[in-house]
Amino acid sequence: MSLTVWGRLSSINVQKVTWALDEIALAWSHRPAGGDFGLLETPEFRTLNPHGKVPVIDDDGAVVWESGAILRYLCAAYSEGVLWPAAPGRRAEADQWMDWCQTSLQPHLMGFFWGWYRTPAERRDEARNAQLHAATIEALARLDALLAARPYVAGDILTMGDLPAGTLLYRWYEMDIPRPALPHLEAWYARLGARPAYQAQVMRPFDELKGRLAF
Ligand SMILES: N[C@@H](CCC(=O)N[C@@H](CS)C(=O)NCC(=O)O)C(=O)O
Repeated sequence: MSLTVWGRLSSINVQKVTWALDEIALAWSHRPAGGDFGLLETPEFRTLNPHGKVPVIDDDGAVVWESGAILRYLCAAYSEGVLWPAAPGRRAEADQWMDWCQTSLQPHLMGFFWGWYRTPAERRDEARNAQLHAATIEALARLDALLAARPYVAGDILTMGDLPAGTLLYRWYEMDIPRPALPHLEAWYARLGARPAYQAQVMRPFDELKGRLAF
């Protein structure tokens, strides 16, 4: 049995996957790819992912790309009843917040991260950044409201539903920016931050990305 992950460990989409792997306690090997590591344009990599993006996994011949699809694959294959809720209704709750993160929260939060943190100060579009900052707060307030009633996104335990948004929060809370108090979100973030797998894979310094627009 061998499971390989291609990607930069500083990439948010890669971190969702490596966090999941460590939560499940699966052994995995890492192939650096993307950013300064290159590799994404090579024919070998394109046979794994025709889109030339990371993360990609190869689990004993099962090749999967797209972070959300990888999370669902890993949780279904190796974490039935834990990260992959057994009850379809509960699983749908986790699923819907994963899709919401990919289509609503992430474009705003990571749009702001790119427009503000990764863009040199003199090149920032401050009006656009203000819009993205406000849209991120509006999205996070929805998550805060959900977490007022439950400790994790799909109920009492950590599931795959927590992984995408939880990964993004480290960037949000580490940037030197104004943030409104969202107490339930902050309590959830503290719960995630107490997990060794989150500390190991998500709480990685990212200062090398400041003012750097290149991958
Ligand atoms: N929707 C894709 C996005 C994949 C993506 O854009 N990956 C970025 C890293 S976060 C990438 O491969 N960028 C090129 C690079 O790192 O060189 C996913 O969730 O996996």
